[in-house]
Amino acid sequence: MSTSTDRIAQPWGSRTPYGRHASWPTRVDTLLAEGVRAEDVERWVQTASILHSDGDAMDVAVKDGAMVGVRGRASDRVNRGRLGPKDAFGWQANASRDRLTRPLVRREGRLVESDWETAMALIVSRSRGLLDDRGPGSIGFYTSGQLFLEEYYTLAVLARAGIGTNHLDGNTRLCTSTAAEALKESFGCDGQPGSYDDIDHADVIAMFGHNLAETQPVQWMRILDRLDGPTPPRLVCVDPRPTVVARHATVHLAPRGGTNVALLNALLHEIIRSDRVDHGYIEAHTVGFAELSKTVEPCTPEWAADICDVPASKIREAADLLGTADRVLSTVLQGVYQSHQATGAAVQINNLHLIRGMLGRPGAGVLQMNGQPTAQNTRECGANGDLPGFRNWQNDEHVADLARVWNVEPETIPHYAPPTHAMQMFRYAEQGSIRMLWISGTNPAVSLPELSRIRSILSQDRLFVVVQDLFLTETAQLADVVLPAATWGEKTGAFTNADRTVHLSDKAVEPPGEAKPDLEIFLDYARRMDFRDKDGGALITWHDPETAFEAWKRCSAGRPCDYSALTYDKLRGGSGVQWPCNDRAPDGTDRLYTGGISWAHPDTCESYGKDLVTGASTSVVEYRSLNPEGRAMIKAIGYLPPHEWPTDAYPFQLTTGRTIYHFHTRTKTGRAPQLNAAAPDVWVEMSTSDAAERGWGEGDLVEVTSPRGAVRARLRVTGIRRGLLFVPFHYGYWDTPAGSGPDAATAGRAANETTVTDWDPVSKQPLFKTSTAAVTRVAESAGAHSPAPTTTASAPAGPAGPAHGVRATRGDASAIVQESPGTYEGRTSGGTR
Ligand SMILES: Nc1nc2c(c(=O)[nH]1)N[C@H]1C(S)=C(S)[C@@H](COP(=O)(O)OP(=O)(O)OC[C@H]3O[C@@H](n4cnc5c(=O)[nH]c(N)nc54)[C@H](O)[C@@H]3O)O[C@H]1N2
Ligand SMILES: Nc1nc2c(c(=O)[nH]1)N[C@H]1C(S)=C(S)[C@@H](COP(=O)(O)OP(=O)(O)OC[C@H]3O[C@@H](n4cnc5c(=O)[nH]c(N)nc54)[C@H](O)[C@@H]3O)O[C@H]1N2
Ligand SMILES: [Mo]
Repeated sequence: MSTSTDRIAQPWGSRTPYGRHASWPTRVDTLLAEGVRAEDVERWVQTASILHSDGDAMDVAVKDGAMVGVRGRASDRVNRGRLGPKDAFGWQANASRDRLTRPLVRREGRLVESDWETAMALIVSRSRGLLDDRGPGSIGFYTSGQLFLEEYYTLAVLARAGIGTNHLDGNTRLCTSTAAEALKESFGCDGQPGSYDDIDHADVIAMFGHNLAETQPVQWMRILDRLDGPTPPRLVCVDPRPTVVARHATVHLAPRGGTNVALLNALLHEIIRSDRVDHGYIEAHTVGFAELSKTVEPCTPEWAADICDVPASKIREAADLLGTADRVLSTVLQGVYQSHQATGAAVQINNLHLIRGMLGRPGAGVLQMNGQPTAQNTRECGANGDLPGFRNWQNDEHVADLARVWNVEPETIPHYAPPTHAMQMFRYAEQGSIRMLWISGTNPAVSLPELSRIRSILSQDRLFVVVQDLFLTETAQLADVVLPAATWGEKTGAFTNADRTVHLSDKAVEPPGEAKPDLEIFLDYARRMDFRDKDGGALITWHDPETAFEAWKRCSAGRPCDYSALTYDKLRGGSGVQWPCNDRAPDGTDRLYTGGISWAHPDTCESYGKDLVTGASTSVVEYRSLNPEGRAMIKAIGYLPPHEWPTDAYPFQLTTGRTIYHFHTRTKTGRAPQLNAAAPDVWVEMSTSDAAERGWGEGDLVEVTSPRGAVRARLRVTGIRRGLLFVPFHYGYWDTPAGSGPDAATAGRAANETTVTDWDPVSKQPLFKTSTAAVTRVAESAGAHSPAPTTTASAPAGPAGPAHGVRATRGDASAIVQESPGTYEGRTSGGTR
């Protein structure tokens, strides 16, 4: 059956219901540019989406050397043909007329067009000068979660062994460093235990601080399809906003911001009190259960109800569901990772699975989610504050092994301290010890906290800033050299999604002008710097994506993220493949820890762990005595109140996040007409009771102020919890008259004008979710509406719900063709579809 649906108005499209333990039916979503018919397409080129961590596989349609559409890949395990709105419309940004096509260099204060020879020569002479005068610690690299595996690996080798700096991190620090840390704390090593297929088998799915419906819409389609089929799962949602997930949940807990640990400790208390634990599993595979039982003993639902402002009865209800489920799947994301006690809370979700023995079986899994499409690779390749292949920087044998792979002396690879995290790199730049910062594939002038500070750091004269991007972003405008990058669709490479599925993305079209793939830029820099191994040979021996992939395979061999049996050929034609993929598992591995815990042994683990309160590193001696046999570690933590708490001057909590239609700082989605029209400008969400008390309403112009700065936006009154404000962080300044920052005319538009320079002590992830704020009304609406979408968590409150008299936001050409084998006459559950 083939239907055509407006996928801006109906982001999740139509249903293909299925039952528990059945396999998810295919539905192939296709979007072709206006006027293009299927028979006009000359080639379909295989890739996967890079606008979230889902990894939706798709083919790009090419005609006359240009992209003209996309189609989901029916054969892929991740999406079985489906596309989310960003997947379907986002590719149009590649052809934007304002793409960077030539390098730019700063001359007399202004960025002017230049050429590659001049730009690279400038970077090389600055690098050489700094290495001579100040040493490798004066150079830092801040990269992305959106490049390809081959690019991160090359960058990691050139930074760690070529330059020899410890200052290499990704924006994944803002994104998934807590996921990685929580896995290291519990399992001794990074690596996603679960699989998306667990959605097919679970009878309870719990989403913690994760707006899956908007941020991984295709996996949400899968959950909706199960909800419409026989034996639907029950959902638990922990989120202070009335997300679409919350509207479908059996139990929705909407805690005060920053109180996740209190809530989780109460859930654990209830599960342990009612003895719904798997003693056999605990005995065989874990250490630390007694300590956890002691810590959560006083954490009754009544105790947590006070702290979290959630009824005790609801906490009990959730604990009952989680405690009695036959197979639980949990997912965790930014409402935990960017909130107070981030790692502590994420680890309690691992504990829930460990004490219930809910791991390594279909439907029983935990997904400590990633956010960015290729964040997994930033982590694996060691471009994210870890050594490549999940090697342990504190273990000399791991460092020696890496030195062997790179043919360098172990001392060449800095390992005197943990690799520097991004927030610390910006601090070093502020203080003047980092003098060159090379930023690739990220836009910190919009995405880091406390933007006035970030702008001032990046504008310093003494700091040499290189920005490698597709567009003249807010960050690029502050650079000394801007390098035009080719992106997805214009270059070939592999990347790995949140459930370890590796996809290959083939080049479909030529990049614009002189733009070059990031890999070529890094290789060119390495060649010009003449980096050598210990025998005087070239440090970097590869020259294109496939040879880089082969080099990475050698580095990953024998490690948890083993790619050794993967090849580009194997990744072409069919489905993506989950690592580890090696001689023992040539077709990949659906779940980790099916036969116990594999990587936590003191000799093999990636990390000896940290204190969950202070973040202090555990020593190898402590680790060996705590966990000599390499079991899973059940680590407890008591609740502590958030650092910022409402006061008379700043009476609200302020949280920030996403909408389904935009990606981050909108460099791509703001240039896709349908997506931009769906959410064209910033807004503020406030609860009905807070708005009623003030006599404010939809569309009023308000100003949200924190101790750091202010944002001006139109009000949307929603079912968000009382006392909490929400501002999406997508809106910066590139499409305002001011360009790179707020001015009198535009006022603040970026949420991060208000957020605080503070991070989780364990994962060093910034706390974007727990600031405080005041709000004042600047003007009444005078008939204006807020630009917030009505189909999502930002839907207006009120009996009419999502429609409520607010104009539907949609573009002109937002119809997507959906083809599915047939409809299934299942039960129809209520709620927004
Ligand atoms: N449409 C879209 N999808 C995306 C992205 C995008 O920009 N747009 N980005 C991708 C990336 S990089 C990421 S990291 C993911 C992020 O995906 P998510 O984590 O799902 O998205 P967020 O909106 O950042 O935050 C999720 C929820 O956390 C809730 N929250 C806030 N504070 C707290 C708290 O203290 N406790 C709890 N329990 N919840 C809280 C918010 O109300 C919000 O609904 O999305 C990925 N997918
Ligand atoms: N207040 C608040 N702040 C947040 C968050 C939040 O929830 N609230 N979330 C945080 C999270 S989870 C994340 S992931 C970050 C995201 O923050 P950023 O990484 O800064 O956001 P993006 O807009 O994705 O920036 C990516 C940049 O890379 C460019 N780019 C895209 N593809 C390529 C490529 O192939 N090569 C090169 N060289 N460049 C490319 C894009 O044009 C864009 O400028 O924001 C963080 N900041
Ligand atoms: Mo992210």
